[in-house]
Amino acid sequence: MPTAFITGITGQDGSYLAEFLLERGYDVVGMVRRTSTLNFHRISHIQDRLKLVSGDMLDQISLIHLLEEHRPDEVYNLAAQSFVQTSWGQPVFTGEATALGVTRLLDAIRLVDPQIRFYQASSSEMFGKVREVPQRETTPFHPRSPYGVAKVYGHWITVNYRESYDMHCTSGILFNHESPRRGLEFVTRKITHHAAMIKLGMTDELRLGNLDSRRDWGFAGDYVRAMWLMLQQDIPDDFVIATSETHSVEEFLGEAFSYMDLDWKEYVVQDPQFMRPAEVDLLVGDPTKAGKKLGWEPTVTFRQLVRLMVDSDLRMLRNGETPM
Ligand code: NDP
Ligand code: GDR
Repeated sequence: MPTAFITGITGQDGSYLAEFLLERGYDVVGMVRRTSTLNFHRISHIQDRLKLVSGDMLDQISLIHLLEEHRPDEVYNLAAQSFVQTSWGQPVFTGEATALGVTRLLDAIRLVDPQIRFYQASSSEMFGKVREVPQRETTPFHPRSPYGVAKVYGHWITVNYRESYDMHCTSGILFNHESPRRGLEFVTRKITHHAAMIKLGMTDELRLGNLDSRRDWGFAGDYVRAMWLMLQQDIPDDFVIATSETHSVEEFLGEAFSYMDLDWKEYVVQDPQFMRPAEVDLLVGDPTKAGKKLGWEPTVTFRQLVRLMVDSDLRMLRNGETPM
């Protein structure tokens, strides 16, 4: 029975990846950081099948001890300060968790057992002010936020440990992926949650920033499958994971609100507080390499994604459930 160690298991991707690995017979060890209030809502349905252990990306000792104790075959590093907007307000913390945290974990693996396979959650935000369209593994990086800069560091230190120590280190350059478990502050979930609230008469306003930016949005469930496929390869490598379709925030709004028979223009207010000091205008990925080498392709279309998120928010609100 292989053992997987997941950092960031309480987040969107951590919860889907844990489900996916449990289905494949893995023992799953999830690292959680100490919080004054428990935040296990995304994993509560599988909590009795997981081993949850305490550690932090800022504390290397905790990482070494956990790897020594649990001796995983695969490590998935999903932990990060992952909200781009917050990275301007907390650039140093973002660097500690999202950039240096990767080195702490990689070096803990090198010390404990360099045979462990390592997955780094890299991001399309590294492409930032894009140098080519669509973006692929060879496209140069030009990050536009402290978060993007931190992810570039995380990407290159992963490549560096692969090249320096011959370790099985892989970087998955994932484009935006969403789900009913997406944090409420990210634009897709903010839109679907508000569309559902408006439909149910619980609010009549949605305040947003830039509606023109374009993203390549896929479904998180498809993307965690790609993470696992990457670690099953004999040779570690870097892979872009994307749908190869791009849509604007305005198109996402239109799709979500029209599904509810609503006109978004009656409810949306543009608010400068949600504008970013530097924006990433256009992202669209080319997942050809992942298709050829991993046999990976997305299964959920843009329209299906929007609708499954709206449906889930409607159901949660109607049932009085706490949003995930
Ligand atoms: P989330 O923000 O939902 O989850 C982030 C996770 O990291 C949470 O479990 C959080 O714990 C944990 N974490 C944060 N800081 C620390 C720390 N100091 N020590 C330990 N754990 C910490 O992100 P997603 O699930 O959406 O994304 C997963 C990873 O993939 C992230 O690295 C993100 O940057 C990256 N990524 C995401 C994409 C996306 O579209 N979702 C696209 C490309 C990359 P807590 O619950 O306690 O806050
Ligand atoms: P992103 O996701 O920055 O792409 O990072 P987010 O959903 O936050 O923003 C997408 C785009 O929407 C615009 N926008 C708004 N965004 C938010 N959050 N709130 C608003 O009110 C709003 N109005 C407009 C933004 O300006 C932006 O252009 C996500 C994260 O998951 C990262 O961790 C990950 O690496 C990348 O995706 C790929």
